[in-house]
Amino acid sequence: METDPERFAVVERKTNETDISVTLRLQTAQESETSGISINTGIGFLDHMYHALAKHAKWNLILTCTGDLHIDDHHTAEDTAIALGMAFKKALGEPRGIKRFGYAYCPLDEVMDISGRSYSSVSLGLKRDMIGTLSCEMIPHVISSFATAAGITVHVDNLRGENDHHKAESAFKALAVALREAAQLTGDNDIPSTKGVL
Ligand SMILES: [Mn+2]
Repeated sequence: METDPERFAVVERKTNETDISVTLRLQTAQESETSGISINTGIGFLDHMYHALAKHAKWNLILTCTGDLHIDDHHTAEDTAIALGMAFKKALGEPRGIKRFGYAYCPLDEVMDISGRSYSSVSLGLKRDMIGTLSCEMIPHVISSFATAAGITVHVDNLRGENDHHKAESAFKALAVALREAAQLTGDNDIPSTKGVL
């Protein structure tokens, strides 16, 4: 797999439950700012979380989903996370010349590793059933689905907080900052692993 200097990916994912289009461009070394975030999943709070993720990861992201929301929010939330994870993996290409590791307190504790191994541990301690039209149980599931599809290791622990909207939002912001750091270009062409492959 070649490293795409544009760090750009398009993913179209269509099933009987969801029809998703993702266009993602990661920040490149040359640009100091990104622009262009447009999210429409049909679930307002999920749009809000993906918007926070894209904004703080410095992504250009266009994500649209037409899902079976007449059933519930599950398929739309899970499948958009999978498609976004696939797009992140594709946009990174061969993970050459990246920092690989990232962490952030925003103010949640976040640790991540672009390891090629999918693993996630998400502990947010959300108390409500729903935030808007998104089930709280789907919030850790979205982060896990993204990590699995992207082939990365993610730990998110909520250390403090009372308000579920804020706790969820800081989880996505912390994930964003950690992703941005891990995907950051180092200026060399090295694969950051003693194995020589990720
Ligand atoms: Mn908010």
